[in-house]
Amino acid sequence: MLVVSEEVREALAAGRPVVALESTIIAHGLPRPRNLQVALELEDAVRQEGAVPATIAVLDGQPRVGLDKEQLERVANEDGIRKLGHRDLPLAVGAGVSGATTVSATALLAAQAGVRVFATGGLGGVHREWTVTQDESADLGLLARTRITVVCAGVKSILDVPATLQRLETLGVAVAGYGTTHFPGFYLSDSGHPVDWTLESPGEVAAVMRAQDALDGPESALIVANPVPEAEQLDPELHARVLADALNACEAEGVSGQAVTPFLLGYLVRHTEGASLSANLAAVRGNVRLAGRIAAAWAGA
Ligand code: PSU
Ligand code: MN
Repeated sequence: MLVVSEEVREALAAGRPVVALESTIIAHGLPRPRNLQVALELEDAVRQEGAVPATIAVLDGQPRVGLDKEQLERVANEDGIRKLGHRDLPLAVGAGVSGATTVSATALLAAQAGVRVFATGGLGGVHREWTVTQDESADLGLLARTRITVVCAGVKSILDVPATLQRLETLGVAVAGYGTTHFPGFYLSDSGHPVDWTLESPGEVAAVMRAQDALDGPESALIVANPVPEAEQLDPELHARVLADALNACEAEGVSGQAVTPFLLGYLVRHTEGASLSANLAAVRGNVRLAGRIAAAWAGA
């Protein structure tokens, strides 16, 4: 069912490092035409670290691990590309449609293909109006039962960050800061919330991954929370102000369900003159590079 590209298949068979990349950020998280440039740039960054990129999406009902340039172009530019969480995968396959995969769908397909390391921007999580909307990203539940290492800049700051950290604890998902004692804040280097564990090198991350397997507990993920460099973060004051406006606009316009995250991210881009976009890209770039180095350490290169 899963179509794994030849390059990714060969790398996996030879035990060479591979990094999975999600496609929702390309199709629904970034504006055109910048999104295609970014998709190509991220794949390049993985290669510079000596790993093979495996961008994941569903095209014409086929889940694919590893896209060629033409397929990346479709994800970036085609109208009607759906947003697919893991629950949407059988629906998209059954209907024969195309869609970009969120963290949950990407992690599931990557793990099935045998890719252990995955890089993204920020995870989904518990939304601020959770007591009313019950909106918690399917990312969290899926990561509780999928053996994968996700390198991210924390969870999106549009969320309720402490509630999300609590849910990750309840669900039994391992979380470590990379070179930091604080959980990163996606656009911001520091969310203000501490983490219990800090890892300092790709080798240390790989050792934790080996320990996860050796301990043979529930097949859960490892979250490596890698902060955006302080020089590249969004100005915290601007962030707080525009985010408050974005949350109000979201409520006033009655946006709900899958549309909430793209709406909020888009609002921030438009109302920060692109500064949130720069910070988002800086975060993703750093994560992709680190994921390449972790994949190399994991492969024993
Ligand atoms: N990180 C980004 N941009 C994004 C996302 C993450 O920098 O667009 C996407 C991811 O695919 C994540 C999804 O899984 O948003 C979460 O959406 P929801 O809150 O609807 O689960
Ligand atoms: Mn949601």
